[in-house]
Amino acid sequence: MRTSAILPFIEQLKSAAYILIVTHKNPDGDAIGSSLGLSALLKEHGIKTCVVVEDSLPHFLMFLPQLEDVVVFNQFPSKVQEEMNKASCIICTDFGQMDRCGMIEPLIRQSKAPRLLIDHHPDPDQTAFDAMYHDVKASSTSELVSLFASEFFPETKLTKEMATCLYTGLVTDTGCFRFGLRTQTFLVASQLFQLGIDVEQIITSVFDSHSEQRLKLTGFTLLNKLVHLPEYRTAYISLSEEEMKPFDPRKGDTEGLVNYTLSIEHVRFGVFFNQKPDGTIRISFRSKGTFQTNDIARRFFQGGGHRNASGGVFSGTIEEAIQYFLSILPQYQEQLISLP
Ligand SMILES: [Mn+2]
Repeated sequence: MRTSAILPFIEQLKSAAYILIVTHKNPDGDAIGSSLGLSALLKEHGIKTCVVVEDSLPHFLMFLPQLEDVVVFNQFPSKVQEEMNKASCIICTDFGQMDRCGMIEPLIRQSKAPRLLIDHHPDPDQTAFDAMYHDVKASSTSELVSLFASEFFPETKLTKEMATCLYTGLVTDTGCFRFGLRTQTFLVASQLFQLGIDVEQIITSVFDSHSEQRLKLTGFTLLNKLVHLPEYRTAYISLSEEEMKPFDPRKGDTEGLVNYTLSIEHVRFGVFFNQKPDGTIRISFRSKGTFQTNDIARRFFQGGGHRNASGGVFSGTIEEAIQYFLSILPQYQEQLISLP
């Protein structure tokens, strides 16, 4: 845990009149869950708050309580600017590089309000924040917000609404308690559970509220687009714009597809090449065990992320991206073969 300059910042925070919380673009359950949970905590303490994000929330997060706290930049840019002007502190959640908050970045940089980072991604940009509550070992930013609450706001009562938001972040980033776990994750989960949250509703909303078309797109991809390379213990899938069209995909419909690659026995490295509407190729990497996907993302695909989950980009065709990837893979063969 790195908690640089945190104590003086907490003093400032507690006496702040208005706090702005910013999370990353393309927000997931942890980004929104941790931000809304934090917002609820600060409000309970008597501080006015607002959560801002560049683009709209995926539909499966619409069940979350306190959604009225969120202002989407793409819909209300001047409202976000207004909130920014009012803020006496800014808290950035679930990202460590400023460009992750998209078009909100210049507004943050212009603001004179001090910035706190609460995050679990590797290598945060230390120059961008005045204080940090940061731990790469945490399962999620939501876990960190829970720990932050007990450490610095022990007298503030946690509510069921707060717990619902934070538990949503926890199950999102751990894939329902499958990876990135540590003892604190379960301690936090049990604290949240005690507050009477409806776990079944959370799981159903986050994981089982997809469209029929999405399921069919998954079926198409696995049947036609999955390539297994046993000699590298690797499997990859790819989807072009053209291939996705018949399934009329909604935002987030390819989310989680990459994880199927790791469900093949012995596979330790899974990759998903996805062509975006603007033509760029987004690449998602997943691994099991100690294999560092973020190293490949950083070195070859202008990206980064966690050890077992990272991403990058490629400019060119999807076939070129795959060929480039296949030319790199032999460098990692020995390492992949020797994984348990
Ligand atoms: Mn996260």
